[in-house]
Amino acid sequence: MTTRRGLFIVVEGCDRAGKSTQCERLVQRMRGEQLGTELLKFPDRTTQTGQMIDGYLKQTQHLDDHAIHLLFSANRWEAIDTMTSLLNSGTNLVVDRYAFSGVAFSAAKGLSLDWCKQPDVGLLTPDVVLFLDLPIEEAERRGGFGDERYEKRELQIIVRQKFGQLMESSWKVIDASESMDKVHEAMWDAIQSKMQASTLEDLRFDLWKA
Ligand code: NYM
Ligand code: MG
Repeated sequence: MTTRRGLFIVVEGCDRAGKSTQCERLVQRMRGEQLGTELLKFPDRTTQTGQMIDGYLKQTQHLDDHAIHLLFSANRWEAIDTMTSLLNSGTNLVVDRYAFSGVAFSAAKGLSLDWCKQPDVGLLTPDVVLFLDLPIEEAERRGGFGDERYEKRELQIIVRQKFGQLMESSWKVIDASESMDKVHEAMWDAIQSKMQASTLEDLRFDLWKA
């Protein structure tokens, strides 16, 4: 008997939607069910590209919009071997942001959606995308945005619209204005059918190949 490959779950949304907290909770629950699971996050600020991205986000470094876009994409590509081997060895991955954030944030600054997609074409396609949706007013009620670049009301409104343009019918949209428990249960429910499937198709490296 061969081990079933891991499930590749992506969690997306605007800033303040509660992604990081919910990702951790999801991972704990999966581990509690004896499902080997790892949490990854993009940008991964620990690598060399990640350190440049971190400087850009903290506004200590200026970069051209195209250049930073490509760095975010490179930051994903450099993780692809690790992700592939984890999944193939049966480990589930919960990934906090992915290429959808990459496109939504850069396109919100005015770059074309189509141009923004290109560097991530051929990246590993997730099995499930959970979109934590939060109205901007609710994000502000929750203490507002932080000090990093992009954490501004005007930009976040456009980012949310860009996510709307990227959204596919397979995405599970979760109302992130609900309580933490309800959001967690909704995420848990949304992954059940894939988690219980006895077989999964082979990994697909066909993101946006259409
Ligand atoms: N972000 C994240 C991008 O602009 N492009 C990307 O490809 C990714 C993965 O980085 N405001 C933005 C979205 C966030 C910021 O993410 C940092 P986080 O999850 O807050 O560390
Ligand atoms: Mg943030």
